[in-house]
Amino acid sequence: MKKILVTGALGQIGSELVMKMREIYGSTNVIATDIRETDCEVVQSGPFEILDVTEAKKIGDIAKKHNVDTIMHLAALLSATAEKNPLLAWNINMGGLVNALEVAKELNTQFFTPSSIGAFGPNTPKDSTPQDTIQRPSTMYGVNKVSGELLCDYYYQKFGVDTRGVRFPGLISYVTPPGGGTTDYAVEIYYEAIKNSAYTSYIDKNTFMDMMYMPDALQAIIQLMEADSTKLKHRNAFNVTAMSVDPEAIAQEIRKHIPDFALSYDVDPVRQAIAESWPNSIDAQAAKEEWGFKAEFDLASMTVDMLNKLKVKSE
Ligand code: AKB
Repeated sequence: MKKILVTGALGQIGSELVMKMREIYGSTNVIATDIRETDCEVVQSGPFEILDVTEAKKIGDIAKKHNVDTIMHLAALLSATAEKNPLLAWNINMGGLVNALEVAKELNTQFFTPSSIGAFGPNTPKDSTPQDTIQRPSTMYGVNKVSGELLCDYYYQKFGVDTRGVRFPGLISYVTPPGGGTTDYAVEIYYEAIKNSAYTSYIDKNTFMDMMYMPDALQAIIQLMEADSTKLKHRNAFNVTAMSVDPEAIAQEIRKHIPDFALSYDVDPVRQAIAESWPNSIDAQAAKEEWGFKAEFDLASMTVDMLNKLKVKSE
């Protein structure tokens, strides 16, 4: 049975990934860590430790204490927050990553960390962005993500650490809201649809970005970590996506269930510029071929599920 350490476990991905992995691998085999502790399911349902990923020794101490064989390194600042405080983003995103990789090297663990569509930049091909292409991002987050992909490749090639990763699009979930991302609008729009039948988008119309529903994102992580290592040519990191949408496309889908839903715009220049530097749609063929990636949810089925779940939550 695996013994897994998760950093950033109370974040948007972590809070759901920990619960799913505890179902699969057993509660005591998934050690959740985060810089803060809250009174939530992740903390209550299994081992939890406070961990600041910039403290290298502490990561090693916790990994050794629990005898882990897998590290899922999720702790990071998202794109909009990183753009507001680039040096802090460098220190947390890169410092945390190299610290976690060093522990993986020392303890010979498997290693996962997410990259992002943010690893692409303004001169990357915008449509059906290939797996292997130009990556010259114009944001600190993107610089961190490209560097992270290369660093993970390096630890695999140089030290034999079994590093794996995906380039996530915007992730949509009704459980834990994201914080400080450029794609967060695509989550907020559903919350506001239920609450107020209206949403004001900080991302402009006709700005297309890739998105994926959280259950597909969790499935992708688990599938990639379980995949036969010899079949993986692109370890760090695989393009994965389920849909390419703009605010209007989501609004139209919401209106099928909430006919009076109103969408207006108050564009935030910072997040709009980030969005415009990212692809419209990415190509996930390599992930499909090398480890069988498949997204179950499209915009229509995701919208039904999001609205139903949020309605129940608000009652
Ligand atoms: C963000 O918007 O920063 C993230 C991402 C696409 O990496 N959701």
